[in-house]
Amino acid sequence: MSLIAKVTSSGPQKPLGDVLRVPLGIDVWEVKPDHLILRGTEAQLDRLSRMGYLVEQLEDVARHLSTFAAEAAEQYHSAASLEEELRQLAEAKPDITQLIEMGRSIEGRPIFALRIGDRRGGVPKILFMGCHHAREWIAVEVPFLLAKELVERADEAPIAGWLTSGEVWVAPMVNPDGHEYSRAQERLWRKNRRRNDDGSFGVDPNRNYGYMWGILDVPTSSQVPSDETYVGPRAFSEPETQAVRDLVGCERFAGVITYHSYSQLILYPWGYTDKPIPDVQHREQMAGMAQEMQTLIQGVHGKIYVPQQSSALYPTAGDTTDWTYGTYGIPSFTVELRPRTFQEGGFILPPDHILPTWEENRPAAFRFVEQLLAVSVA
Ligand code: 0X9
Ligand code: ZN
Repeated sequence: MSLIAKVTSSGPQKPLGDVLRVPLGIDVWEVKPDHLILRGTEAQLDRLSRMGYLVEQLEDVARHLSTFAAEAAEQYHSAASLEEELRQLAEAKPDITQLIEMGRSIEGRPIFALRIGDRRGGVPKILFMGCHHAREWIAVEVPFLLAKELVERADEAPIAGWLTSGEVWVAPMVNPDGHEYSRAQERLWRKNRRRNDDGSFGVDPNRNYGYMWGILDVPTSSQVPSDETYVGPRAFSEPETQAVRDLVGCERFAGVITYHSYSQLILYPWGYTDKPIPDVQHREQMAGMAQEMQTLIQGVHGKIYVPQQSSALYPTAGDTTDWTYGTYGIPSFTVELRPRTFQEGGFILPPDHILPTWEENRPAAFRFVEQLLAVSVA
């Protein structure tokens, strides 16, 4: 049985950061300066206690999940309902949309991107993605609602102008197999559904990209197949990340935002090292954009999304934005959506937060589009 626990330091000799270096196979949910929230077995948590950390059991997983009403699932998209609604959007405005199958998952599910914009060719393009991680259901809804709004209000300013001068691509569910598994079998499933050589399941799609892939072996970016952050046997070993690689390689986007949950953060590269990106102009541009996004988000419902370098959360090698920035030099952000804490639900975000989470992210997403189209056109 797995448990959710809060871990704090017992003193200066036991820095909290060291917990993230112990190869225990724990699932790291939340990293704050004064505590961690982890999911682990009793044995794993006992081991941390014996190492001298203060471990407070918050809830067992079954109890945590019982707070999740079954009807809530209906208010989030399944792979099938997403496909249907993307098709409807594409059919409603065939002149400015195209539904593209970027690739297929391990279990053969199509991975879709909706291209939105006048078909002009040679214009700048921006990519929004969602749901690399199966259990992060809100990370499907925000990019989907972005696509819906762009299509439905395509004739209104300022959207009409953007769709003339550029294209917005939206891929709301990069990991459909994992997502379906999270809906039907195991709500807290994170990875894809690859069967690994040791018989365990799943590669973490957000560790499988080909920039600095596999250079770390830590609990937050692991070489152990059964771990939640397993990097996979080689870079781009997974059809889900291959689909993104091929789309990005082909379309040459001017910028990328990938949505995750939870913690309310705006993360920019690097994730693989604490060193800042060496190009000062890029660094200032991304830090400035993240700061502006924070202000825009906070202005809607008062929620604070903290901007920071990805590695300040925890180190990862092979994540999406290290690859898009490292390979293409384009502004790249990971936005960790609501809620802020485990106490507020963690991955189990009540469906009445879907709309406000989209509403608060709308001006930041719009600003990203506006800025990048302006920069690229100039
Ligand atoms: O671990 C991840 O892939 C992301 N967090 S999540 O809780 N959604 O799983 C964060 C990725 C950003 N990169 C780094 N923190 N290095
Ligand atoms: Zn995630």
